[in-house]
Amino acid sequence: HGLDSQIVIVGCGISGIGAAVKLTKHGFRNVRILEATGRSGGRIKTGKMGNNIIEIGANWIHGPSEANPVFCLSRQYSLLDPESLTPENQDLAIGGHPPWVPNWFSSSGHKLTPELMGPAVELFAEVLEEGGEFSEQGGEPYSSVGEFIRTKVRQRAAERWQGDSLSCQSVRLSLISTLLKAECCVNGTHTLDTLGLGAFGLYKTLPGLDCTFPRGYEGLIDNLMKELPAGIVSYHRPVSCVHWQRVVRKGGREYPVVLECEDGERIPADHVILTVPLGYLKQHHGTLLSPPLPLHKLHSVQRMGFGTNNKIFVEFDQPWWDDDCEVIYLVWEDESDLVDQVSDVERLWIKKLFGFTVLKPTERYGHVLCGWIAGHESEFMETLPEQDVTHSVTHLIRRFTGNPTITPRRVLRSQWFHDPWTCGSYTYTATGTSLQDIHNLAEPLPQQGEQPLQVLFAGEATHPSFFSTVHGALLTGWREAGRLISHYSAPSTFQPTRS
Ligand code: 6YU
Repeated sequence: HGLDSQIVIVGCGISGIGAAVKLTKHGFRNVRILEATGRSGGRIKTGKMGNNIIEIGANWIHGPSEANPVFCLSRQYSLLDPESLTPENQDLAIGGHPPWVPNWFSSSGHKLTPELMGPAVELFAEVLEEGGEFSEQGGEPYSSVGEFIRTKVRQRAAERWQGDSLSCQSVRLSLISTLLKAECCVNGTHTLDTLGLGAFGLYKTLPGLDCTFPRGYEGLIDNLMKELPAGIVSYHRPVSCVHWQRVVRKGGREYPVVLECEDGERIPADHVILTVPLGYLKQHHGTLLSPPLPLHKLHSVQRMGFGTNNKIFVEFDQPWWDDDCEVIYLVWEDESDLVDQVSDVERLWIKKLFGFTVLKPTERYGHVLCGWIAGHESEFMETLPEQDVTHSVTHLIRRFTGNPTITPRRVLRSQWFHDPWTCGSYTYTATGTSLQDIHNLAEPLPQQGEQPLQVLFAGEATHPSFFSTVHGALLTGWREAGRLISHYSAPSTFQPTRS
């Protein structure tokens, strides 16, 4: 039945949409998407603060260059600024860390100088890069990325900065604590102590200077949705259980899978592509699949990390940072002991916010900062009333600038951990994980037998080198669509296709 087979995609994020576009373009006639919420895009979510557009979820195209399918599609749809398209931008190899112009402020209300901070920035970058080199060597001499960085930083700081004053050494080490917290945000983990050293190098960066969408990331989703036949997405349709290895009869045909929806509807299928986030799968695997996941897959779901990274947008009447500033780091002078978590989450959660990125250009956004906070502190922040968050952020900025009159015009935060269909932000490679875990997540069920490929797995968590990104997610949707296309093009089941 090839092109007539019933294919149901669970989740209308970029991976689900990508799979649907590829399958329908190939000629599959019975493709449906079931989405729990009332919208498409999942973790790509553009919102508004006043007249400004803001990204609640994904922010940048990481590595916008020819090998990045998100860049190529966005260029094709004319969604990018001209400077993002230049060869110079595409050629820049930044290794995942854009060379943003920084400002540093200290907890005693002073601006810190580049002369003072420069050596700490360099040392951190050097050690972080070395941290990515272990997977190829096959050894893991430290228990985590956090332990590796702290050990190396302490050794080298003691050697290199011994001629400098104690207060200078101390504030540099405090900055390293801030940079550890920033790295928690990048990786979406509570602490770098749970980030595996051996697997750290699995994540690959593409060339290109990270860029944003001037009219919002959701423009990409809108354009992709236009490539789909009308009406193939059912919204507000959470799937509660995927029953596989069944024999279900409907309309004179037999199907191996039936999807049970929360509203009670039962939908038969030949193939299901599951794109639910890893955070959701961690919480619901016990009920979402029947029979349950085979143990090797389940163990990989449990071992892989899925953490929280949230944004706190803050708008001001006037900037308190330099004109050319692109990122603001907050340095707590009592944190020279290289810490990336607080001792008392409820009282001290705000210390986890490493700083802000500046929304540019000013003509477009006005004076808006995006604060970043990861981990359990971020999950606690989500539970607070908005006024409490505003109060804490205002107090924080007054303290670090030494200006007791600064008052934000508006504050708005994301709440990804409490989003019931995401349960966090994105995937990281936790201690004890390896490439095999990602392969296990991506492995279809069953792989062989009379009715293979009943349940296929896509979504950012299933990409071996681009997990945690939009381009990784899109590629996995295409991969699983391709798996079904090859399955039906194989000699034994060959079906003529239109393409
Ligand atoms: C990127 C970036 N970015 C910030 C923040 C977040 C993420 N990412 P989806 O969740 O989209 O879709 C699943 C759907 O399923 C969804 O619609 C659900 O409602 C639905 N669903 C769930 N359960 C269901 C059920 N039972 N029934 C039916 N439907 C159901 N990526 O490229 N650039 O700047 C950021 C960022 C705050 C939260 C990001 C970024 C991650 C992407 O957003 C994400 O990967 C994809 O959108 C996921 O698409 P999907 O289809 O898989 O799932 C060195 C080194 C280190 C390693 N990491 C470094 C990389 C940095 C990562 N950066 C991220 C940073 C930011 C700031």
